[in-house]
Amino acid sequence: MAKRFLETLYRSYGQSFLIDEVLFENRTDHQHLIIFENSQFGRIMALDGVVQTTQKDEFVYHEMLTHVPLFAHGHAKRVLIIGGGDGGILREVLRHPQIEHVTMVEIDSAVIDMCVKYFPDHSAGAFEDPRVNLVIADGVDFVVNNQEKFDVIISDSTDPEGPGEVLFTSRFYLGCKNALTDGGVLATQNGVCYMQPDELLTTYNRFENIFADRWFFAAAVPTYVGGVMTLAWGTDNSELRHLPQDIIAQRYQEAGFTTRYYNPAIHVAAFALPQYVVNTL
Ligand code: AG3
Repeated sequence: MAKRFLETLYRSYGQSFLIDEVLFENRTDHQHLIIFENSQFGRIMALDGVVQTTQKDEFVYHEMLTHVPLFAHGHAKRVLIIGGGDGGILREVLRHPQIEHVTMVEIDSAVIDMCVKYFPDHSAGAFEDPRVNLVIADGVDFVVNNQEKFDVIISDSTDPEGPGEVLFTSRFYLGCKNALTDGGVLATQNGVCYMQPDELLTTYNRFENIFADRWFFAAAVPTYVGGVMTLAWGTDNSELRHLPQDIIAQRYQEAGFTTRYYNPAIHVAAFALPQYVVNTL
């Protein structure tokens, strides 16, 4: 029988993919890594049994987690990425012409190496960009000890189990806050709200007393199954989330690049959350 990959994120439910070919499978120093080929989504990368990225739908997540905070901020020059080993966020950040510096902190160099090899379009040469400082380290240690400031911090992590767990702690969020310039924005991967409601509430509670404005913005990523993914938003500048669409549209036009999921209308709409979510916050 044909081999399938069954995602093990949830105990009683999970998506499964037909594996056309396993391209790489190994235990890295930090987690189990598999890269395989599937006819619907192209190449797929999973860590510890959970789908992280696919060739076909990666644009949704990488565009939204990058362009919503960057266009809302409006003049970010320095960006910090935590995680993001496949390079998709880095690629999108570097498309913003005003970006002068990006530090990316990834704990698992094997993820970077294997994604450069098997997902070359994710990073699209971004690791060679002179604006990039790549650090192989624990993201929490980095933000807690670092002395530099960043205008936007993007946490592109796994779910809060295994190596990604520390990236959902108050210690991490506080470290990020201290590493942000005044009015800077933190945006984080925060799970699929219908499937992972605890994650939503825990992050919301942990952002209290750290950020004056805490909220989420939604993105519908086909392979993060179970409804929309809710990306967390924290900043002391409460205006950024409410900027009118024409201001975002002007910034988007000035940046001069095109996108496939993100646009100014989606940007504004992404902050509208379903009522069952609003009720839990
Ligand atoms: N990191 C987010 C994966 C989340 C999967 N979780 C889930 N389906 N609830 C992806 C890394 C892409 N650069």
